[in-house]
Amino acid sequence: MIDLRSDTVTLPTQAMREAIFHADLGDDVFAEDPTINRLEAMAAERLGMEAALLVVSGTMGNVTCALTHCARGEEAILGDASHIFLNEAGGISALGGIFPHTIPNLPDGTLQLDQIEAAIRADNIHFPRTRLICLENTHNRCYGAALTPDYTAAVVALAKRRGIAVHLDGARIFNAAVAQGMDVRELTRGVDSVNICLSKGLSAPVGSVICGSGEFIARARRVRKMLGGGMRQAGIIAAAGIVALEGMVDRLAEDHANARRLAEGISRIRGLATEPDRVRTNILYIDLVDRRFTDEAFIEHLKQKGVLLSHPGPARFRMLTHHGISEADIDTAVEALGAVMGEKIS
Ligand code: TLP
Repeated sequence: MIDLRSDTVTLPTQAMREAIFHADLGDDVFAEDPTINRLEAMAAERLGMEAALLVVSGTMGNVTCALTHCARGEEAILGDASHIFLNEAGGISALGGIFPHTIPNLPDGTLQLDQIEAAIRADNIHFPRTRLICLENTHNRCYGAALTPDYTAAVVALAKRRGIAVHLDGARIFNAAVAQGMDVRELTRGVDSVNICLSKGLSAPVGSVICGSGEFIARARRVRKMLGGGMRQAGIIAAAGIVALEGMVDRLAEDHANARRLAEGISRIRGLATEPDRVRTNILYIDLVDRRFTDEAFIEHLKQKGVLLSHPGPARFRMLTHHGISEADIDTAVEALGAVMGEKIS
């Protein structure tokens, strides 16, 4: 199967399996797992933050940060296409009583600065207090768009001026850094917290790391415990995470080139629409313009030909490239799509 549903399907590499086997372990609730301590120090250094904390998943990372920033009844400003708003089971509200205030994401993944400004509440007993602005880089729903350092700095400046924190959902922040040819610190400078995922393009089996100031991470550690995320000998997870950070970042460029090749191939198939020029990282969307098939039939036909994709909305599908997908797989997938749409691809 050529599995393009997500980069979460990546399997641990041989080096990760060996690192897991040999990992030094301890009880992390006592902060005594040497492998976790090493991963957390490495992640903090890499992202230019003071401290870091290993969590189970990207979802746990985002909710842990939100609950650390905001008290019940306080408000977070976030994009209407953000993963936190769309895909995290309403956790910030359900678990933290945080009031989500959405504003539109532009196609490039940004939130307009004047709309952020307008969304911030005045000090008035009728209103919730605005505590947090959430950004997402790269932006999952916006074709994997990468936010720039200038844009991030502008949001940070606005937030500082208004006394509000900035959280960055950086599940794929290394994709953003590699795509723009820059150190990842350029993209995290000034934010109050960042959440990175080890288990997406970086191919580790489990885990995310949140980073912030020492004081923030100390408070987040209590929230993680409350959420049931105190993981004991989780150095077996951290060991793979260390390999991910050390060895799997630069190769993301291959995934980006493959995503572009995939989009270009698909753009030649009648009945499907995609936007190759928007593809900068490893995510693309296709629209089924020719309505000969139902969405389910389209997915099933492709599956018969050995290709899997995900289905985020009516007549809309998502494909991600990753470590398990070669350039030859891309060409096979394009052929399969062409065959399903009844065309020969030259
Ligand atoms: N995204 C998954 C699905 O939930 C949609 C995927 O296949 O892309 N932030 C962003 C930007 C994400 O894309 C995801 C996962 C998360 C957070 C949550 O990470 P996990 O799945 O580890 O909880």
